[in-house]
Amino acid sequence: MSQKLSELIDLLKGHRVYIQTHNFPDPDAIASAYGLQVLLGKFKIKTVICHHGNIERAMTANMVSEFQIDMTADSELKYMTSEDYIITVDSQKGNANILDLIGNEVAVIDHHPVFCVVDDYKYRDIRMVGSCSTIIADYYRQYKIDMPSSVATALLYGIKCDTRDFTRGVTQLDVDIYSYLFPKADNRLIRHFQSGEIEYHELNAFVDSMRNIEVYDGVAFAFLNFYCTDAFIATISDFILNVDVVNFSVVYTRRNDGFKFSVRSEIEELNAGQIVSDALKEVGSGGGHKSMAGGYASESKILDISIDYNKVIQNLFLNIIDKIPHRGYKPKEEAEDVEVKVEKID
Ligand SMILES: [Mn+2]
Repeated sequence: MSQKLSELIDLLKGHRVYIQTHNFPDPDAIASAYGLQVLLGKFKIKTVICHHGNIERAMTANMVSEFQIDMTADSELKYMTSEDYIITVDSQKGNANILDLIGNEVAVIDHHPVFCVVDDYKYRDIRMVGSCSTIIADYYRQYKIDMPSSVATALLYGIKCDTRDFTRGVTQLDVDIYSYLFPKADNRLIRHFQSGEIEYHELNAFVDSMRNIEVYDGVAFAFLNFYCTDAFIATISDFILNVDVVNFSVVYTRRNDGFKFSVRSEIEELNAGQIVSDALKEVGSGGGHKSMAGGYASESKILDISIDYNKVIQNLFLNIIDKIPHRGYKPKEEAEDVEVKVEKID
């Protein structure tokens, strides 16, 4: 752990404190904020959880209502001043996925790689683990703080979502925390939250977009030709990665003035965060983890009257991916005349 919990407590004392998640918060972000709020409450530090953007998914909304987590949208924040302190969870200030509020971002607790270097935090705990919920749970475990079942359930659900049931970006700490949370959590509730991943009204659009998937050497592209939330794009990207011939997926949709991307990788050598960042650097921006990432491209840079924009997007990604040696990769020139070796078995 980079800094001690007592340093965070000392820092916050006497201030009005906000816990801010990334925009359109997902279960990991909300569970982290909730777990931290309860934890700080035990040290008599009151906090307000705030966020920008709706809580989009039924499964996330179910968790919020089940535990009556008090989330305040930025538009409802009446009293925040520049004197107030903000702790960002599951995100870092300066990133495109978190709105810059007037308060002072003094602390960060996150599990994303540092892409923008903003270095004036007074408290930082950034660890490359599977979820932010893991880090919050680790505070309870390390300092032997009593954890209510609601917090354990929320945090365990956060870990399961971000690691896609312990198959993505998992570290030893995530596994240790799982066994710490398991006896405290209500696993029946977690099953209930998990069962709402795809909403009924999305089914038609979902089926349509599945018909238009294009796959090139394991890299799948799918354009969602209807309005959908950021969380839905991510769900589809996860889903497409489950197809046997796909090991890297790029899913995108139109926004007002551009395209929104969700990217997933199951190949070690293909770092999703780095690839999105490189592919979109001339047309927008992007970044994230090795296995999950996102990005945005502005419409004016993508739309070309002579070429289908799907092709423009595919080329942006394939030009980067083709240069990276990876599983199943053949250098272009040599690919044709590789000798077929027949192993002799004695
Ligand atoms: Mn997360």
